[in-house]
This record gives sequence, structure tokens and C-alpha cells, in this order.
Amino acid sequence: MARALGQAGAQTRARTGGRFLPHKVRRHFLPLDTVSGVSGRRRASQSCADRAGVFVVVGAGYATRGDPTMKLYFSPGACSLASHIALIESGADFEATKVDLSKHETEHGEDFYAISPRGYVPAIVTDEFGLLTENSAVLPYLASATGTLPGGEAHFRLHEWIGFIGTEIHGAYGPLFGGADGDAKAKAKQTVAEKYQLAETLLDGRDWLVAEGPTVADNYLFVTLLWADKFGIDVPQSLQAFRDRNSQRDSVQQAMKAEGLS
Ligand SMILES: N[C@@H](CCC(=O)N[C@@H](CS)C(=O)NCC(=O)O)C(=O)O
Repeated sequence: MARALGQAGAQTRARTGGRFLPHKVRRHFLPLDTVSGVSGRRRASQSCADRAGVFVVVGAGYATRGDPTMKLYFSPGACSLASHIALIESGADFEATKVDLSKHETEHGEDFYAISPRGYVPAIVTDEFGLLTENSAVLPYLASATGTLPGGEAHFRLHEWIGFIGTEIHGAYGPLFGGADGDAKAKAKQTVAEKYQLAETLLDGRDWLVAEGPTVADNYLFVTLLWADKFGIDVPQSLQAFRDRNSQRDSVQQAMKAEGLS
């Protein structure tokens, strides 16, 4: 099993005595252990909440445990790359296992259906409640567990974007991944291109989808933009710039390397 540990995150953890305090996000989001301790929950102090300007969301508690039991099942370049980026960025220990989606078999020869009856990625195994699937659950979970889930309006904007990316954009790729040809393929490409035009309108000139970003939603949109490149789909200039901006993130480069994409 490949084990990934983000270098930047490891350095940050070293500076904080092993506790997870992501310096990049600390300015904007409440870190998990500011909000919830593993040995007894406590609310963040008023000054923390005031400083962040958000309503406090209690995190899941994974990141402060320091044990490497989190597992990610991924397929190179699939939507699971968004989770892979988040995990690497967090600096948390985790195990990443590649899945051959054509055979539904892991790199260790396990039947993937036996691990996850859904048979698709992303799938994560948490030490708190076992298997968790669906981007709409996995991405917010990882944000929560790694202390980057925003509160207040940003919390709901994050879900709004993940919903949009998952159902409108990712969903529109369905026929292309399903091997559509001829008219069906051209129609699907046109639909995807229209979704990106809408995404550009919604992004409204900002660098990141939610608040000061990047968040797990940015990871997810970025991954779909890699698919656009692969399928030769027209993408508005601002989203090409968004893709380039994300490509420069250390965590993105490490995750892509770990998946054999670069
Ligand atoms: N409903 C799932 C869909 C995830 C999905 O489409 N995963 C693709 C890769 S991007 C997959 O594993 N496809 C293989 C299959 O469905 O067998 C989610 O939102 O997480």
C-alpha cells in the first residue's frame, strides 16, 4: 500500500508538536483543534469565532489523533484525485490504494465491491465510522477532519459548489465516460461546455470558489477541468487560469505525481 504524507504538512506538524494546524488555512478557517478536542468537545472562544468571522462548525476529530488509519481508494485522474489532494495538503497520515475500475479490483488484488458495494471511487475508510463514499460526503468530511471546513455562509457555499460540480458538471461527463460516440459524444461535450460557462459566471472573477480558498470544492472543479483537457472541451479563459492556478499548488503536484499523472 502506498503511503502518502504531505511534506509541507509534515513540516507544519513538526512545528506544532504533532498537532494539526494548517498554516495556510489558519488565517481563514478555524482549525479543527481550535474547535473540538478529541478528549472532550469545547466550543471555540468567542475571539476565535470573531476573528474568523464565521459560525463555528465542530469538526470530525480525525486530524488530531495522529494515527495513520485513514484509507483512500482512488483511481488515477478520477474524481478521487480531489480527495487525494485534500489529504496530501492536510499533512495527515493516510494510506492510498489504487483501484482498477475496469476490474473493480485493488492494487492488492482485493475485490473492490467487497470493500465498497458501490464499486466506485472515492471511497475512504475513516477510523471513526468506517467506509464513507460519495464526493458530496467525502469532501466535506475531509475538510472537517483536516480543519478546513469553513463555517457560516462559506460552509453552505462549499456544499453549493460541491453539489453543482458533482451533479451538473461531473454528471454531464457521464456519456463521455460511458463511451458515448457520434452525436451523443458531441452533445455531451456541448453540455459540459455550457456548464463551464455557467461556472465562470458563478465564479464571478474570484480566484477560488469559496472564501479565501482553496478548498475541497476547488480540488473537485480542478479535477473536472483536467477531464475537459482530455476530452478537448472548450473551457472559458477564467477557468483555464483557475486550472493553471491549481496546477501550481504543491499538494496538487504531489497528488498528481502519486497517481502517476505527471
Ligand atoms: N456518485 C459518486 C460517483 C463517483 C464516480 O463517478 N466515480 C467514478 C470515477 S470519477 C468511478 O469510480 N467510476 C467507476 C464506476 O462507476 O464503476 C460520487 O459522487 O462520488
